[in-house]
Amino acid sequence: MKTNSTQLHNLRGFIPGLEISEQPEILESHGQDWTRFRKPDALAVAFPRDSEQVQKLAVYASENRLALVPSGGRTGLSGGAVAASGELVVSFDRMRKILEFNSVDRAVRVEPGVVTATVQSFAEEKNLFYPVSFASEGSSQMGGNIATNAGGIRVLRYGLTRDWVCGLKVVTGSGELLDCNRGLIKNASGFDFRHLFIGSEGTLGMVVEATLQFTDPPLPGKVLLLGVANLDALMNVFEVLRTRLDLSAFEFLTDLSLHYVCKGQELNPPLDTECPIFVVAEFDCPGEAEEDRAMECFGICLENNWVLDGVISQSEQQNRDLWRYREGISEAITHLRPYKNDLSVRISVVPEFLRQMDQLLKQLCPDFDVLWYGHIGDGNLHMNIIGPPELNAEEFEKRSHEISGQTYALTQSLGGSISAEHGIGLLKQPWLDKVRSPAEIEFMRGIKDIFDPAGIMNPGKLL
Ligand code: 2HG
Ligand code: ZN
Repeated sequence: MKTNSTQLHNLRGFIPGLEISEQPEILESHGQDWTRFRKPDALAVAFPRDSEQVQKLAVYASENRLALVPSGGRTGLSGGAVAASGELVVSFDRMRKILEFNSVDRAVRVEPGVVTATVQSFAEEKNLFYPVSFASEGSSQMGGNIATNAGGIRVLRYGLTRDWVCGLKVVTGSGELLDCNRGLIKNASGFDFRHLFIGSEGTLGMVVEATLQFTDPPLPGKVLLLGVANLDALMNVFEVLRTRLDLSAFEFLTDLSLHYVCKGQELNPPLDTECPIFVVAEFDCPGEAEEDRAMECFGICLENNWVLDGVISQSEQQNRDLWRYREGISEAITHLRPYKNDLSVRISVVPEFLRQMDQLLKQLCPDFDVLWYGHIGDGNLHMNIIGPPELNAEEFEKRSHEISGQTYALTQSLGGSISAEHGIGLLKQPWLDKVRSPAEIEFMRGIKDIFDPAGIMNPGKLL
């Protein structure tokens, strides 16, 4: 058996010039993501500079049965980029170039380490728009977004990362370089491996380059923050807004989530009226006609007692201020080490799901604070559980797992998913069979065997 130092010595010989770090602070920072639930224990962190080095890494790793953990901006919330069992982390921090922009194709070719916000600003410079947007866009990297098929707040209008990747170069676990779809819009020539790799959480191979599609910039938008009377009213408000306005986002948070975000981000409550649920919605508003329509919607919702109070932004700054009530929640509660769940059901099922969850949680954990917020316009609900301060971490995790088991059984019975946008990773892996059938899981394993026959790619995650 090879010792760690022989492995690294041999690897250095196999790929001369490959930067490899064994510094404790790098092992600590690059051996984990935002989940913080397992202690990182990486063998080392490799920083390849190009796809050739990545290819050689995969070849070496599969010949020597060395487990690899691909690592991007490490903002994941399911433990997909955690190296807790002596794996070699493959960081894309040295592959951050924007390689080529084509204005006719309206597409950009990037390396996997490019940060999401950089892609967004680059699109803006070209008077175009990259629409996938979420709270961690300032540090998440494109390779990681692709590996998890990241969603965020504008899925309602623009879809997921998957919808904006028109070309994808990947290195498989066996070291093959595949150039998938080459930026084409139409390509009816058989299996589209691009879509297998998107959302595969680094279990099949590593993204080494992506071609991303840009679109027209949106019209100027305004933000509505509404206090909603109850769950059924929430769906009525969605219906009214969606049919009369050009909505680009429709998000919700409960009063408890609002309490925590105001406390954590030092914000004043947005409305004077106490309400059980709040909506943050954005819509295209290039002129007075659209604003009048929004006021009309507000009137209808008030008349029907669906909405109890509300505010509409009057400037770009106010847009940002109102978004903080929703986008600031996750950051505001991080220090409380919440147990996270990322659930989805069909939009129409949301009220029934939340009602049944409420009953369940009353029985299971009346002593916990359960925060609900999320992307209600696409059926994606984030449930964050915060335990009482006197409960120790181990006991909290145990009880959270029990809650997860029952939550997922309910989610399954209503046809939903146990991971809407954060991935399965390490954290949700024990419950994969709650959303995928035995046959599906068997086929997934078969597919993994084809691309990663030595089983070196992110072992223990997803499957
Ligand atoms: C969000 O929508 C992120 O804010 C994080 O997906 C969700 O904190 C969470 O559970
Ligand atoms: Zn989210």
